[in-house]
Amino acid sequence: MAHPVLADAVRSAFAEDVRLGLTRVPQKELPSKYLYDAVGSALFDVITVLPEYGVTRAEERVLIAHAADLARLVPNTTRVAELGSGSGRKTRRILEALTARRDVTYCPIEISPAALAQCERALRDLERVRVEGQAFEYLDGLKRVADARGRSDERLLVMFLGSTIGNFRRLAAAHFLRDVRHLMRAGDALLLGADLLKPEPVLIEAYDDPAGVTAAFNLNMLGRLNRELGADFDLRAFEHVARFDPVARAIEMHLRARSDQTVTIGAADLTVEFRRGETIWTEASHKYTLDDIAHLGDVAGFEQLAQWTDAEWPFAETLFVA
Ligand code: AVJ
Repeated sequence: MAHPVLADAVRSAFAEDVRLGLTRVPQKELPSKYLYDAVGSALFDVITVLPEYGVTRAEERVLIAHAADLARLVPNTTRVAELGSGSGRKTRRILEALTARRDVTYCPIEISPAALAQCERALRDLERVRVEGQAFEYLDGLKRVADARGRSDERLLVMFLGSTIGNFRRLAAAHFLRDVRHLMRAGDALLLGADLLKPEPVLIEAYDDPAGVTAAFNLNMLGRLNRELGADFDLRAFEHVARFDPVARAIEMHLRARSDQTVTIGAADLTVEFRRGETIWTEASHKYTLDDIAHLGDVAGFEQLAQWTDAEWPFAETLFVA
């Protein structure tokens, strides 16, 4: 983060979120967005190539098969906003299909400047694409991108890929998409990637892989608290747990204390007691049915234009229009 005042604000928001989360009763929690520092993002990239985690490859197959169909359905798109910058691999497919018709401005919205820079590098060679990264929270960034159109009749395509929607609780997901809809104009489109419900054992393997990459990804959250907030977590004193909540239809990741212990988090001005077996909840990944997706679009004020699914690993890419 280049700007020191901004960096301080971001750090104290982080400290405040940690303070609120770790003092929560009865369930301690840490927001899943903090899983993605440089180490966490690199570990997530490894997760996407694990045989047990089919989500990312399923979405890429769908986009390879249907990017041209998508481009045909939104032929006037001149501006693409992506919520989260991803690795650029999936985005490339879509941008290539769209630019077969016209030049586009691609605006990844991503709070991490490092991830933005990486995304810009990954897509630099696309000749008919202008990349304008936005280092903001999703809705702030989207507002800027949408407003940048002024009075012109530019058509916007918003992309929310990778089943990141799954990290929201059901009601919050609907509210979020409704907020997104309100920043769009009639005729703009939304492409939403959502992982579909599948048998519990398959989900457990995907979120607790035998090589332990997801465990490292989860434990790194504590490492990040040590590095950035002066905490003294002993990472070996916690273990990764993935469990399925059949009511929420969500896989949850937790970090379970292996023993009674006390941890201090300097920058959050906080000392926390853990009982052996107690957990910190770090992420929920909600799984969707096709009916859930239809309902979600409805509630948020969208009309469903098309939907493509992967047969090998159930995953749905849905195109909505505002
Ligand atoms: C990037 C949020 C879609 O929930 O499946 C992968 C993150 N967590 N393994 C997901 C994740 C554990 C992933 N998302």
